[in-house]
Amino acid sequence: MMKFAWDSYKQYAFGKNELRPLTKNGHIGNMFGGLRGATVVDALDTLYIMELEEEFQEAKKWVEKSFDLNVNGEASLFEVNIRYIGGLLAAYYLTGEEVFKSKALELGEKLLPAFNTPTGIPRGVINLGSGMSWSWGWASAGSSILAEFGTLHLEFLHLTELSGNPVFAEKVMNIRKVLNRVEKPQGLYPNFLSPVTGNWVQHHVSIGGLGDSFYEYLIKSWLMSDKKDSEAKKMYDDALEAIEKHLVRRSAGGLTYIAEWRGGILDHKMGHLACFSGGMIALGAEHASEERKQHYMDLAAEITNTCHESYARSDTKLGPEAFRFDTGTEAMATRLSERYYILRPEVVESYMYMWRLTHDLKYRQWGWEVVKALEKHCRVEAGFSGIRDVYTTVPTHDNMQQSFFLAETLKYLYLLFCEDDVLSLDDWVFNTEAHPLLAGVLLNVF
Ligand code: DMJ
Repeated sequence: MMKFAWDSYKQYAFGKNELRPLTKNGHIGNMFGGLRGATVVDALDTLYIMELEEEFQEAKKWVEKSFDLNVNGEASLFEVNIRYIGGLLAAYYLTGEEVFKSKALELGEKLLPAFNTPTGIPRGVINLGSGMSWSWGWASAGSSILAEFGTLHLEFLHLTELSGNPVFAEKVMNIRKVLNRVEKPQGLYPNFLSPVTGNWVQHHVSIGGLGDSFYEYLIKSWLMSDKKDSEAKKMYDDALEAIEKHLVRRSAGGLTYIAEWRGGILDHKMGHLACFSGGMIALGAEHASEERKQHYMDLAAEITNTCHESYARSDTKLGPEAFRFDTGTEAMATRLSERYYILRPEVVESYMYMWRLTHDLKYRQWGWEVVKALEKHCRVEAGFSGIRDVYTTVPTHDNMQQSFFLAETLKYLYLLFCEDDVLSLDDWVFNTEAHPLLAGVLLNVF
């Protein structure tokens, strides 16, 4: 599958950001500020670990010869960080090739002006040429997004480690300071924060979109630091406790889910994005106190099971973008606009962690169901495509092979069927785009 996805991208869209597999051309989009080759950089480490040697060399050559960082355009700070910086750092740690390290550091420098705000909380959008930055037009009152400014920590500590320049670590440690200072309603972290005042702008809390990877980076920061960053561990433990108390619910049919919270009112909906949390909670459970360990493993297994149900209850055996628990039907999308599947990884990500941490064979069986469904419904003549409705077996394709399909979905599926020592969880921490970063090497930082 990886070879087919890569070969198709190479044939029709090489150097563009994504492949459009129906029209057989490339897509550039407006997320990466003029940067190109998102699929190349996102795919590097997956090609490498799958021992697709020739394909890896093609990708590496593109980075050496054609990856131009002198661009002018509006980029998402978050997306550039998780896909490009994360992808380059992982490629560097896996291969030791200097080109990946130097590109990561050069790009990291270009992101720094986004932090020039009164609080040091970065804005979401940055022009990589001029350094001008601003907030997303859709984010209320010029706010910055928790999942965006809260998902820089791992990569930025590695940039400091590799460059010897403390500035990257200082920027993300300051974000943490602002978050620790601000009062948290019921111990929860709302999704929108003003980079000017450092206060919350709205009380919407979600472990899915807009919040998700902030929580992931707390527990992973602690693991990455060789368990020295106890502040991150405490923030994670406290946040999870508040989430469990205020957001985790059980449906009438016995499914555990994580709702969204709007100023105290629960929206009984779970996004596909929130399904990464089964894996995260299992990873955290490994390191919880003896009496909490089993409790969190059970919670992780229940959430993963609910996410599996969202797949199992569809006609394609792929899950919708969001599913609800408030209308009699459970774990199914109830709105037309939430029925699509864009090759997202979060459900197989949780299968991979659950498999590695429990060795319960059902996770491999569930992963295999996904492989079969992807082959049946998403494979087209020139690559893999998302589908617009998981509840029909004559799906309409969305004509997009997302770069995270190669970075994450296929990598997690591969790891689910590998021996545990391939990218062992003891040695590697995956960034939120599934790029493995070496743990325990942050000697300049800690
Ligand atoms: C990826 O880019 C990352 O996993 C991110 O954290 C959330 N969304 C996509 C995939 O769904």
